[in-house]
Amino acid sequence: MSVFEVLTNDNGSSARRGRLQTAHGTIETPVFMPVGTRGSVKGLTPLQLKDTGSSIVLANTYHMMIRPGAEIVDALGDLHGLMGWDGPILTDSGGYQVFSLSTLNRVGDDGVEFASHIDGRKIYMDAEIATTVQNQLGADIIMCFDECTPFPAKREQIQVAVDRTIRWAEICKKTHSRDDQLLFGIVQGGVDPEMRSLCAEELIKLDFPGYAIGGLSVGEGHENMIRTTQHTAALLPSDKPRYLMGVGMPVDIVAAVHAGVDMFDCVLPTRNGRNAFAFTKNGPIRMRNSMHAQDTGPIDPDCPCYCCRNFGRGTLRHFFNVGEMLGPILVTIHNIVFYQRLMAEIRERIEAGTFSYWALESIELTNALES
Ligand code: PRF
Ligand code: ZN
Repeated sequence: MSVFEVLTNDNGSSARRGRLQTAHGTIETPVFMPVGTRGSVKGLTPLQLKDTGSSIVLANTYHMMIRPGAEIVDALGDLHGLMGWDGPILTDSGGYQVFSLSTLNRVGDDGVEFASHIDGRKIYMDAEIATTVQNQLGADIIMCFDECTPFPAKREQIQVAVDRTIRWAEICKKTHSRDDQLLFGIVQGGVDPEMRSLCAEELIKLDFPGYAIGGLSVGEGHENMIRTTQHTAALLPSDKPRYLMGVGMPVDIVAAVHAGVDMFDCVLPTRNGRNAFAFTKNGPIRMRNSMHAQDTGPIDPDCPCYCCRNFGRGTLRHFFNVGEMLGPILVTIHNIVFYQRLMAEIRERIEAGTFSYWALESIELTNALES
């Protein structure tokens, strides 16, 4: 039996409505995964997180292996026990975090030596270690160890990263030892279509239960990102889930679903929430702005979230001004609910056959708002 099922294919685009089975529950796709880097979605209890309509959470291997370490996580009842979350969890492999967060000492064809961003301690990481650690952490979906090229990058540099990513994927697949975890491959290749094709082709031979598109949202801009996503998604098997890593703004998600992507994660709703930045259909609202001082109205009168049902903009502004924890917590809840309602609308529209027209219209509307 297959873990992924496409329920409806959209008529006017490559979008699909699907269902992914994991050891800790079923995920309705397209899905957005809030980020719980260190085992917690910052500021929220698992109960509050569940209430936002979130079905799956992302955690980072890089952070959990540095502190508290895979053995301690295992002893605490794996990631599910540590987090107090009995639903599906996905761990990123650490490939991307090593390159973006730590001081790299040495990158070779075998692996990466880096200094911990916490205490400078030397740590070695490779495909085998990333997989063994993820087997120990116990997430439902785990990711191959990959190399994400920066933007811009020379063709030779992209080629080296793609070759490593393919070789490392083979090692990850050989090392992976749990049949209750799904190991996804990650396609790299920068914004170079030939490199993307080569990488996708080789990973598909390894027959993973799902494929991610990595290496994007690293400064290449919306156009490059969408073009590369369209090119890459079309290369991937239609009966396997496709995951666009680290993306993105709502308009990026709509465009990527249009291109056939099923899964997303991004820190924007949570990070922006902590910075007093609220998402709405009509663009962002900055909650610290003095214009909200005496406003008793909610962030969005049409939003059913706990924040909008119980707090006005003036109260939220006050909480941010004096540094009360409730400010970041409430706007984080609102923002995740905003993202989850967007995903619910996307899923409903694919089912109803009204997605492609709506998607193009909302992408145009956003561009008009920004210009
Ligand atoms: N690789 C991995 N994780 C990621 C990325 C990647 O390329 C990205 C790309 N922005 C986000 N997270 N392993
Ligand atoms: Zn709200």
